[in-house]
Amino acid sequence: KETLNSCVYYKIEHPKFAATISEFGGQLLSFTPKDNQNEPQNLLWLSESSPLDGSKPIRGGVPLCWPWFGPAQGDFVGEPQHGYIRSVPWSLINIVESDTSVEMIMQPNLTKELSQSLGLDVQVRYVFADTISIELTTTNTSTEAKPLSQAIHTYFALDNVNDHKVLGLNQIRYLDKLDNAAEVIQDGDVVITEHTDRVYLTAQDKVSLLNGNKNMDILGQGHDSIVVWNPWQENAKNMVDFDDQGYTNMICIEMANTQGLVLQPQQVHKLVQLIKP
Ligand code: TA6
Repeated sequence: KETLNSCVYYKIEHPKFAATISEFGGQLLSFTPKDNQNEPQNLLWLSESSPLDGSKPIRGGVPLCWPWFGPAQGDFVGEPQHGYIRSVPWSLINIVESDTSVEMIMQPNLTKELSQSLGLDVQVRYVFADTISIELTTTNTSTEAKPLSQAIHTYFALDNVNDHKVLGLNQIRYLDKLDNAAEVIQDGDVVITEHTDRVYLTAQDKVSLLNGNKNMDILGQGHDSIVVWNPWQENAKNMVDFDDQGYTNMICIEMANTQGLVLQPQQVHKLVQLIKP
């Protein structure tokens, strides 16, 4: 556990990988496989101009969006986009290390009042090995049904945005958030060449990301949609925490619940993203 300019990190140095998790947001910031052949490279993208001091959500790694995805609505209107938990400190509940993996369980330090009013509890479980497993588990602790939207908002690193493809979404319907959520059918592989913000309406368990000639399988469970986002040049420039050329080295591929999930009293829902480089 280290503190660097007022930000607390967990740094994991394992024979097979290195990982950095910020206490703020309970957010995975870097995961670097050590396969000694190639130059160690962070599989995740992290903006160089993002504040890490807790003043605002960290731009990059894997922000956790909960208990809503996107702009706050209904009772929550006026609250931050993508919910509370990426903007609060988290506590480490448990860590288990072995010669093949490290498992961490963390939970956000929400106030009692907020937890009570939400009627929902949440924990994240990371399992790091030669893969990255991220599990966001929500429990409805109340006596009423509770709506929930959420996303594991992963920023994948690209060597060059001009040489990537997302495979596995051909013929899948998506909502184009840049065109009033118009419904569109994906034609072929997904290749980002401009500002892209799409919610693919699928619970399929796998897509693949081709980063140059490197294939990465991205598996999911408990999701009802897969979000694909790249702000492209103009939008990246307009976000002070997004370094200007950052858009050429990232793509967000997110397992999400965006289609009206409702948890019954005492129900537990697990949203999983498993990254297999
Ligand atoms: O994941 C796509 C998205 O919902 C986009 O609409 C964009 O807002 C992005 O998230 C980043 O949101 P943020 O609040 O982190 O700037």
